[in-house]
Amino acid sequence: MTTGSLRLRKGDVLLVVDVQNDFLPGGALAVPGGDAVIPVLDTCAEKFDRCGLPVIASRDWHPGDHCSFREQGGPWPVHCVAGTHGAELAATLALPRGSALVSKATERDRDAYSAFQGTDLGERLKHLHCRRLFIGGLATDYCVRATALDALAAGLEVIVLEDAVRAVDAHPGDGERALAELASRGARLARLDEVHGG
Ligand code: VGL
Ligand code: ZN
Repeated sequence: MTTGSLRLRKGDVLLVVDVQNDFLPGGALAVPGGDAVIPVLDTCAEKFDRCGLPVIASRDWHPGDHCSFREQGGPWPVHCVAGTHGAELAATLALPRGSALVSKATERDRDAYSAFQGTDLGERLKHLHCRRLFIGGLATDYCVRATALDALAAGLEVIVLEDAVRAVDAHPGDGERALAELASRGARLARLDEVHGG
């Protein structure tokens, strides 16, 4: 793990991935310790907001008969059905006023782990002149991983906030492997205390 300082600057955007009730303890697809990301992301979002930098949240937003659900032959329990309590962003997630919201995997027959897939996130980031994308949220080994890989493929600098992510860890070590993979592809791993206002 490298330690250092990341001074926020123009072109930085914070992306908060899928911090939704169903991914929190007690939820339908609970990520162990998933609630621990909330205060970290709240503080980070506040730092971005103070610097006048944008914050975007994504949400998993499935139809009730989504192909990723077990009863449709998919790998997951029913989760994040559009309009339900489980699909709502965590109540204690304090996103700055004006934060954008991106819904993904909204079509029955297609799953999408990446917040870029089938959404206008790429366009939004271009419009914002984003150069560095800071990413935190759930889950490290699925949506955070896929989103960060797409961001790298789009030519963005990617900073994964390692104290603001948690993994499903269906196979022990999945989360750590995902972080190592992202680092090997050029993402920087950083902690909140390395992120400083401009
Ligand atoms: C996710 C599993 C299924 C995620 C979404 O947000 O990481 N994981 N759907
Ligand atoms: Zn899902």
